[in-house]
Amino acid sequence: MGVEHKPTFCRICEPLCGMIATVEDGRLTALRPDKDHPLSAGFACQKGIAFTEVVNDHDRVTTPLRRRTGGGFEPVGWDEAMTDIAARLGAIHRAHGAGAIGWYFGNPGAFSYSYTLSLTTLMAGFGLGLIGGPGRGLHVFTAGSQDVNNRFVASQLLYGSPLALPVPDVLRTDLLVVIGANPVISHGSVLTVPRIRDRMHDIVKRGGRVLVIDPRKTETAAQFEWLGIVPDGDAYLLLSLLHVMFAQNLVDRHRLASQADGGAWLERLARPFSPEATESHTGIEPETVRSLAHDLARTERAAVYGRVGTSTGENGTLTTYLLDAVNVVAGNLDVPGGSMFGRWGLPGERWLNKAGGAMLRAVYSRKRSRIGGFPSVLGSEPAAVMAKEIITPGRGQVRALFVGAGNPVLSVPNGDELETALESLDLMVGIDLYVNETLAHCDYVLPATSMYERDDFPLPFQTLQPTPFRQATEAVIAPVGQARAEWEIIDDLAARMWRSTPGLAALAGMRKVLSLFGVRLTPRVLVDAVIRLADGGDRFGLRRGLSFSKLTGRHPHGSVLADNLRDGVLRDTVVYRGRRIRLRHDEIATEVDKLSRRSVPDGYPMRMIGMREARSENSWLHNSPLLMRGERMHQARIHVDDAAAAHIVDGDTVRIASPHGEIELAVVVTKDIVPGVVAVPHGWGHKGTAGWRVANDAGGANVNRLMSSDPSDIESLAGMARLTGVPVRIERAETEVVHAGRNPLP
Ligand SMILES: Nc1nc2c(c(=O)[nH]1)N[C@H]1C(S)=C(S)[C@@H](COP(=O)(O)OP(=O)(O)OC[C@H]3O[C@@H](n4cnc5c(=O)[nH]c(N)nc54)[C@H](O)[C@@H]3O)O[C@H]1N2
Ligand SMILES: Nc1nc2c(c(=O)[nH]1)N[C@H]1C(S)=C(S)[C@@H](COP(=O)(O)OP(=O)(O)OC[C@H]3O[C@@H](n4cnc5c(=O)[nH]c(N)nc54)[C@H](O)[C@@H]3O)O[C@H]1N2
Ligand code: SF4
Ligand SMILES: [Mo]
Repeated sequence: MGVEHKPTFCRICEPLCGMIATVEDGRLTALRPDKDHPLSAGFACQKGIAFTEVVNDHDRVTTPLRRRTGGGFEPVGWDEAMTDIAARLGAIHRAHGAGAIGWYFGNPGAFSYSYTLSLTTLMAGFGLGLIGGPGRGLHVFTAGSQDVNNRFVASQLLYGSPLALPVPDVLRTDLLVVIGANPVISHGSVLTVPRIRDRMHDIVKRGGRVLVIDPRKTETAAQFEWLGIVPDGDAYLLLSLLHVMFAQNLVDRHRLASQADGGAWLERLARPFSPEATESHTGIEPETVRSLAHDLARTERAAVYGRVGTSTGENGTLTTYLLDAVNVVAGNLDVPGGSMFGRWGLPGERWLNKAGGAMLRAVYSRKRSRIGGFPSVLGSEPAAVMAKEIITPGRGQVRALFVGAGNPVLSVPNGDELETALESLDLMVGIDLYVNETLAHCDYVLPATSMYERDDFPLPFQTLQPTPFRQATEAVIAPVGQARAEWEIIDDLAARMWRSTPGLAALAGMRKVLSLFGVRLTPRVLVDAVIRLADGGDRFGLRRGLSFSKLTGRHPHGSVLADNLRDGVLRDTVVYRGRRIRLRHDEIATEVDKLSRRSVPDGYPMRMIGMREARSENSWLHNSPLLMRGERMHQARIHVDDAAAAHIVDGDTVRIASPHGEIELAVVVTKDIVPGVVAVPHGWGHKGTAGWRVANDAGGANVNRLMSSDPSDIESLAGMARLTGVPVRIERAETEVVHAGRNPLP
């Protein structure tokens, strides 16, 4: 075999940087950035490069594991594990229906087309339970309710389809306003731009501006312009921007009316929100708001872009709706350098979008969660109610739970409640690289292939690229140990269960028919068809172009389809009749109404926000020695003035308490944060007992113990967990936090 250098790409986060994998005798020994990748061009971050340590980690799960009665896990064969899982799942299904089965789909799942497609098929097979009221269909929970589901719902309201997602044209804009995102650290999200930091510096180099609106002077803000804001003040700011644009006649009303219905309604909605009226909620001076409104309307190429910070407050759907509203009212939607829509270029795309949009809108309005009555976003319900779905008796009580590529004990509000609930399940199965904090509660843990052990095509990110681009990869190494791809596990499960499940039986029948023609219906066949039919595809030989295997064979570094996105596609993107955006929605008016009813419990004067770190990826890269070097610690950040008032000094241990829980951790005192705000990274506080030893030794606390899983605290339109702007109190703790595994000084 010898040494090979295989082009592939990283799938930890959204730029999907090109990588060269060094494979020696079948083993992955190194990863380095691919300088021949047309877009990432020799860039990869520390996480991407350290990933060899994950692939070869001694703590990795490489055989199926079964929980032992006395505690801990023991290795078990695949067939034995799957036979028992299918038998127990079948019994639960027969006795209680599909509503007794739940699946949590974690963030890395979105980076695997085969897992995404096979889970969708399984959902269809078990049925979503649209008829007959709550508690009938399979429960699907995802990381999206802590991340992006509000974006989908805002798009559904505005454009008629949750999948119409505008992205800022970073490559051509002259004014990029980044609200609640930190691309220098996150590398961009719901936006695939390799080397995004360089691309933002290009904006400044060509005479433009990048303005970051954030409660913390983040790593991005430090390199560009920073405007501090009170946490969760964004809806007020955006309403004020609209107010100014309308009041000062900065709006091209003719153009607005050609793109959208409801402009006059929006104008009335924004009328009470003058910059003077919102100043106390944003901490931003009225003159600053006015000049920003002018700049957005007068700069020919300008875009407003928001991400996690604008999604996880009290009104994430409203805030995201308003971000887009500002773009459209300022004349910045669907134009070069503005906020633009990517397309697949599929034959009949508009029809597909229309049909898909109508179906997803119907699912949204018809499927309600049993707990809290939340609408279903892309078929999923809020993960924050998962614990209550498990412990609350009745039809639809979750008794069997699968967790594939997620760690909700650390990533979802109230991990303690969830841990208790998980212990009461009749069956719990995890599919992962590690026995993480959540999977420690499983009956079975099944070993997943890592991204370098599977073929891939980044399906959900294709339309989020300002530079339309395609890349696919084959697996660069064989599965480590006995690991299997998620889709194979799902396939195996479905094959064992189709006799008792009519939906799965229909699928099995379809497969059988196809196999008569020599076609094995796999996710690869589906994604290959998409590549071939879409822009740049070979249309099954009707023209020269791409297919999955041509991409991997002839274009291993990827293929740029066009330099830029096409503008003027709005009428094809909006699926509503009339092809115009709908601005007017009662749901939005209700959310605006709620702004005036916001309340804060007594005794919690500070506001907590999140922060991402360059060498973490949510909860799951803390076992890599390379990424944890230098005695990395979990630390909170507070402003010098707040520290002084509370007699806290840099390095102290502080206790942070919310009405829902408290944690202790070390503190960094800084001027680079708005006073009254405390920033705490999530994904720490490891204790996966059978699992990742380096992570467990790193100490830290689970910040989501402070978050509420009470349905009344969950955002109503998209079921978003409230993870930012959370009221807290902070005080010096007497005890000192030590690294669990590192000896304190004597
Ligand atoms: N290194 C690294 N990269 C990552 C990840 C990681 O964990 N580490 N995670 C990946 C994932 S899953 C995602 S979803 C993306 C997220 O990508 P981003 O959204 O770009 O990343 P965040 O750091 O969450 O940025 C949110 C910003 O919002 C600010 N903020 C908080 N509350 C408010 C508010 O009320 N208003 C405003 N205006 N700002 C606020 C925070 O200070 C923070 O700077 O990053 C991805 N990339
Ligand atoms: N307080 C607070 N909480 C947050 C956030 C925040 O900003 N603040 N951000 C939220 C966001 S944006 C997100 S996306 C969520 C993430 O929440 P989750 O998706 O629940 O958690 P992760 O920490 O990403 O855990 C991913 C798991 O997948 C495993 N894994 C990695 N690759 C693979 C693979 O290829 N296959 C399989 N089967 N498993 C794999 C990892 O080992 C790890 O155990 O956290 C959310 N929680
Ligand atoms: S930025 Fe994201 S995609 Fe690029 S190398 Fe780092 S982790 Fe991988
Ligand atoms: Mo995320």
